Amino acid sequence: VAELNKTAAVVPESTALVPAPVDIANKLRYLFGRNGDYTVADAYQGTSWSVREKLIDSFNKTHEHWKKEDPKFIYYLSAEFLMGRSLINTVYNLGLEGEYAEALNQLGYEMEKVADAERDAALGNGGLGRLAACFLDSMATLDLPGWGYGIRYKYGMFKQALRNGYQVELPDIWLTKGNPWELRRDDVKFEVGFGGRVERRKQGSKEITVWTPSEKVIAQAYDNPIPGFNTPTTSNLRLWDAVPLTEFDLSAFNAGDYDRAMLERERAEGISAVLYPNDSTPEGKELRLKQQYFFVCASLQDVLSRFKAVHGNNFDLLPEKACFQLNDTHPTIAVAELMRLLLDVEGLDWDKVWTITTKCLNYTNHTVMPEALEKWPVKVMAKMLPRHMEIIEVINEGWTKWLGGHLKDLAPEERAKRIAAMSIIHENPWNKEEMLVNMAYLAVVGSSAVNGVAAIHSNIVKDEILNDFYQIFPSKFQNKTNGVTPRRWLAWCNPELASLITDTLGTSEWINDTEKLAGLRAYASDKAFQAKWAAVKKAKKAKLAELIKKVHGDEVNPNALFDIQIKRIHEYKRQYLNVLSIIWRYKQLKKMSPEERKKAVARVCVIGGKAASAYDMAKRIIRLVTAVGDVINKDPETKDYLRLYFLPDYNVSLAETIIPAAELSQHISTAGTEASGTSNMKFQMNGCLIIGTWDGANIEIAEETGIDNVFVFGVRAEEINQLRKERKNLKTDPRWDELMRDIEGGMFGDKDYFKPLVDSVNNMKVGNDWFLLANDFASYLKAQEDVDACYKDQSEWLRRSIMYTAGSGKFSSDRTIREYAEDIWHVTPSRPTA
Ligand code: F58
Repeated sequence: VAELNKTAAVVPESTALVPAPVDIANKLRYLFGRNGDYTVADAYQGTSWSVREKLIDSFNKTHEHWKKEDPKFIYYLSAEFLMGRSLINTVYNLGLEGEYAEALNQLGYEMEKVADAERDAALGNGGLGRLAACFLDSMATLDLPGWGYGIRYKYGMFKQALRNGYQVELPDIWLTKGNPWELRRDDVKFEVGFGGRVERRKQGSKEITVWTPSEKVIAQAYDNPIPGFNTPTTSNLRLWDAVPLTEFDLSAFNAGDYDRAMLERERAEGISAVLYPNDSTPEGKELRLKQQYFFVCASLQDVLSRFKAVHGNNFDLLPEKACFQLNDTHPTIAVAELMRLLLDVEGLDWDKVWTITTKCLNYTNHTVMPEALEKWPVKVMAKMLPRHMEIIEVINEGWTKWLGGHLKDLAPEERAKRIAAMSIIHENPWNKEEMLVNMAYLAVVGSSAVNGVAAIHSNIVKDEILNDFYQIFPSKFQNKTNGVTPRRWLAWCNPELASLITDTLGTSEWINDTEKLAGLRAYASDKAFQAKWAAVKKAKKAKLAELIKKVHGDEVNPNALFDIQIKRIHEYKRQYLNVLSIIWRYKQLKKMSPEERKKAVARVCVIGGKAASAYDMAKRIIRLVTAVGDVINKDPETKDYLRLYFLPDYNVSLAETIIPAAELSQHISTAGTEASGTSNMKFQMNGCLIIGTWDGANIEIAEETGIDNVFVFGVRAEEINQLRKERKNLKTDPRWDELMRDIEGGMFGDKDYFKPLVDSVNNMKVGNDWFLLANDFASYLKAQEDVDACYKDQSEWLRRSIMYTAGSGKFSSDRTIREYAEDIWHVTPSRPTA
């Protein structure tokens, strides 16, 4: 060891002294065998492998520092991390943008174009996964000792293409060209078992439990360094890849059984092969549970092994050194796994282990939809994770017994009812034969804190979804309103606006302290400032117009209002309502004289988002968007005034182009259905006005921006239940009826294909308009008229736009993370010296 340390001390610090252009050329020469004549893709490779070394220097220093200080760590357990691209973010967060932009210039490239050659790391579906990525950025920026833990999916979120206007899904092959942003840790791997049997054995006077899995795989660690901004801290996202225990079964191969020789590899690799492309509703497939257990088991073993290296078996100290945030219920098996590791592997006793476990874990809920709460059949769990199933049964026995005592004052029947309703293991209401493990209940019982992701949502969690639990543990329940990183979502994706803000405020400190953006309010009505503000928006709109041209081949009017709705396609998000209002607008334009049309506000409407592959209705909505676009965009009478484009393959990097260009964005979910939304915050930061319902974080955004500056419409969450009961009595708006007839009558072709869509919002038919589109239709159209009127007054529009950015301070994920750190994690900053 002494010898090794000596050598370490003389190793020079990476490439610090090699000028960047030389370093880039060196990387291309020695890693890729290229000598001059680089393509843009080469330039990306050379640059990122060069930047990687600076990142790793910073990462190692942070690691050393935290190892020495031994602070309490937060581990963010998440099945999804939607990271997007890394080059720009890394270069800017590390403060290397000048150096690398200059280097690339010398080599004849432009940073922006080079950065465009990177593929997104799309290891997530949508909001939940992107939130995890923003949180990592903020944790590092705030110097909070913390790591993310997840799965290194070989195939991330599918690529979406359009074929004749219909969605087709293509595999996301993102790793083939190597990944400069990860570091394989060949010394960090753990065994993960599945299936098999559980036995009691005598060990001296003690009875021990031994689980012998029938299947084992290795979890191989890959570290993804996460640079903080304006700090020497670089933290870590550790992702696990599943590999077979034995590289290759040679004996089977030699015996001529080639298939068997390959089988183990396939089975193992299958675990981390693909991200389930479902949002909102979980996929009840066994492989999904396997994925969940796989990454939780490896992560907990990893944390415990580091803990033991420092603190030995003093596990009472664990809650002071480690806490875990469960990002939704996907990692909830951690409750049983931490119990198992401490009970069976470390030999501690139940009560102690239960205390430690519940002190270490916390749970975030991200959804209000009851069908989205994960439940696993007891049968499936008992077969795949027999020991965990036992542990969950014991937890549930203890829990229901405790509940019985706690509710002793209730009448016996009422008490029994309440206990049954809160039991972690319960009957499947749709199939009495089947018993289910309710993962949300397990998470609540096994955690110290439970939080929702926006004020309204946390109230719905307390008052509806988990009300029984709230009544018993009121102090467990908290709100942590989501946030987004102002680095990626304002400073780096909109550098033009960022410099204007910095010049105006006289400081760039707002990038770390977004409350400072409030200083812009003083300029909101200043005509000269408005003109500069407008010029930035115009430049960003031109970029988006270029993209539309590239994808659809059409030129769009750069002076039109750019109206955007980008998010996963879902009935509750109501893209359909948006399309209906676009059709209505089209029909109005058609009726106007050419003179009248000239007075109308021109709009370019953009819709983007993926439909889960099995979500039939969502796919029909996409087709409706493209079909309506096909008609509108070609109509010579109206095409100067209205366009509708579906932008395929919406992902993080596309969002980085679209959001800065948006003037109006739509967040129009049925009140009470969108837990928070986070793109609303990104649009707000970029000075984009919002048309939205009184839902999720829209409410808090409106409060911060000034409610009069937001186009709010629709019924309130409190009214929903009643309205749903009464929806058969709803007298629909005549304009609504007309639009239904148009679609049904084939105005956009594909009559039969659109029929189920029409039916789904017919209050007398199958779909029954569960998401109340018809109820909100008239007030939505009214809000759209208000949008037009406001846009005609450009000075008022710009004033509002500035007020949005000025009011966005609250929605930095730095604020969110500070709240988690103070109220839930009790983790404090620890910064390495530069
Ligand atoms: C989202 N949930 C919420 N789930 O819908 C959104 O309102 C919120 O802003 C965001 O979380 C962050 O809190 C979400 O994205 C999923 O994608 C899950 C993926 C796995 C299956 C179940 C849904």
